[in-house]
Amino acid sequence: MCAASLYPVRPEVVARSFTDEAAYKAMYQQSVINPDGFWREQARRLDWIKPFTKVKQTSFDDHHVDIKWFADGTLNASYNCLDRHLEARGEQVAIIWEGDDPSAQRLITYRELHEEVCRFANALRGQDVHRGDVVTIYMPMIPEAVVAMLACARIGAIHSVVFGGFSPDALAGRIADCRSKVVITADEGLRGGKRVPLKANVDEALTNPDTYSVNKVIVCKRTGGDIKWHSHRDIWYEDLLKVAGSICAPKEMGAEEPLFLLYTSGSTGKPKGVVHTTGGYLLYASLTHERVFDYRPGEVYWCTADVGWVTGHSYIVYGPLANGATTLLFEGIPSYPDMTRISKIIDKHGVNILYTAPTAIRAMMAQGRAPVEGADGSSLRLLGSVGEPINPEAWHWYYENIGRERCPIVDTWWQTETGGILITPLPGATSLKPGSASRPFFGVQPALVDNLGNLIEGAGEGNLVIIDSWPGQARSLHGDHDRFVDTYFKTFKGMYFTGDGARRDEDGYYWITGRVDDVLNVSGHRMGTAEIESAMVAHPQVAEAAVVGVPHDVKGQGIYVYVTLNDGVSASEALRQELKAWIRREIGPIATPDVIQWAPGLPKTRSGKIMRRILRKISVGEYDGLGDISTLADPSVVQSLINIHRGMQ
Ligand code: 6R9
Repeated sequence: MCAASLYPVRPEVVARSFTDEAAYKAMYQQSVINPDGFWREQARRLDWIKPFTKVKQTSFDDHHVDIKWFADGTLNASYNCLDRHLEARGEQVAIIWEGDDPSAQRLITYRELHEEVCRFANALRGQDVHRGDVVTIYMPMIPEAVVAMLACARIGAIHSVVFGGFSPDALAGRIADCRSKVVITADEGLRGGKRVPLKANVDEALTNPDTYSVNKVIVCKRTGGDIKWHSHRDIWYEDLLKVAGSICAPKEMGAEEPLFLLYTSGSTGKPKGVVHTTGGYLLYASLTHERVFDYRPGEVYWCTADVGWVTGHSYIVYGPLANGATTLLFEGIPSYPDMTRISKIIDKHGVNILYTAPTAIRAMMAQGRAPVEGADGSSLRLLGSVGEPINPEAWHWYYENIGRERCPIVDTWWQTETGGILITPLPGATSLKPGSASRPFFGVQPALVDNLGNLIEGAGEGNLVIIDSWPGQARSLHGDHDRFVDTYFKTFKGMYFTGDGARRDEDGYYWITGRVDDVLNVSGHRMGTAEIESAMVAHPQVAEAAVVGVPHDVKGQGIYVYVTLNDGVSASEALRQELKAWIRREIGPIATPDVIQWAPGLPKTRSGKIMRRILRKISVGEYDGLGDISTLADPSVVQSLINIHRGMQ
């Protein structure tokens, strides 16, 4: 590692940080040598109703995977995010809402948020939602989305937030899997000046007979646009609030009772409902938010994720609010009205901490300095990155242009299943290497193993596993604990397998190299290749499809689809466009293929397994070094795919 790419911690950053290098080392040691003692102490940051006596009770044994933290303690997440702050900071702004239209904004104090959550919690109870029931939230980035999440938490209902960019079909699948009783949505969303037909999507999803469990749809008025109304089922959010009482005692929840489900893509077609529970998750979100971002009271913190993803759950809602922070909620997109939007929001609201994704950084970088031209940016003190590996070029652009060579960048590696950040620099403790997520957070024991599961010592590269539990870890997959065990604990026995590959350098820094399974990362969003393939073959003219990721300047990875058409169907540009539109409709715009290549046949082994390795090479024009293709059922398909690819260039 050359010296030029090492950024030592600046003295002024050490001075204001919670954790310096010595503190990191000491706390990390303690956290792994004596996890019970360490987490017992840390858990004091939450308000418990009944204190726990047990701390860590976890087993990664693949015959008996069982993860429990603080199991006999009780608490309420919404109480921890709201009520306990009222005395000291009831009038402090909890949520700064910045609308899609730059002139739209709202400031909501902790007292106001608390009151609305209590009212809406009562309203949900009035709709017969109770402890353990699942509520699907399909909303734009408006404060009511946060209210809905916390209102569920208040009464012990389990929320399942579905990203507003998902299609009716994707929504229906997620509703059917968890059998939610109620869906909370808005008439329409607004993103980049365009309306998103959320209520119409819900209506369409609910025509699927598998969504029979839903008996109420609560609709928040965002745009006032025209929507269809089903009076036996639909209710206005605003009407419910008007009549609901403002006092709602928080339900006493066991630490291991579920707080939420969040569906994420895996390497098979069916999305996984990741289960997070109350105590360990909230503690982990809160502690990581404070330490990784060095959050101090009064600061303005902005995470640009959508609440439909785990980053929005942990670092827009639960972590910041548990810490009494001011969290900024942005409805729009970084490119609207133009690429200066992020800088403008930073200056307008005096943002101190910005947490965003490499894809957004690369989109700005593509315009040189223009996105920061005329901006002040002096409020910023810390930058964060999440969702995919950040390439050093983007890191430097971020550091120089947004951070003005003053703000450390925390490159945070984690997953939906991990609940919170696992590998990250701590601003006062860790020298930065652009492109490296660096070192583990307290209590986290990463390791690298080869494909046979042998531990790799020292510097090296391999599969990234975590060898023991941490409080924020997912406990199961909804309704399918066997799949949970199979997916995460069977590949390498006794260890949690992340699905990522990584390199560890001589300083012990981790460099995430990307997924080693059939999962793509498109603009920081996880997409299973199987999910796209099964949507594609659902088209009446498609016989077969195979999806691979290809390098993409802005999105990190683009989606490249090989399509075999049914006999007698002829390939045309019109059909290609139709198939792209089909995927948008089936899954959502984020899954839109970048390239569709016609394939008379796919390279398959004799046992029928598609050899994606070959498809990956052809899609980037690497026709040499395809390796041994003699095991293919029909090796001649390779040459025809190469010819077609050549013809497309
Ligand atoms: C939080 C989140 C998880 C996958 C993960 C990895 C990739 C996330 C990263 C990163 C390199 C980082 N990933 N952060 N890769 N550096 N800082 O994104 O959750 O949507 O579940 O995605 O994203 O491949 O396995 P999720």
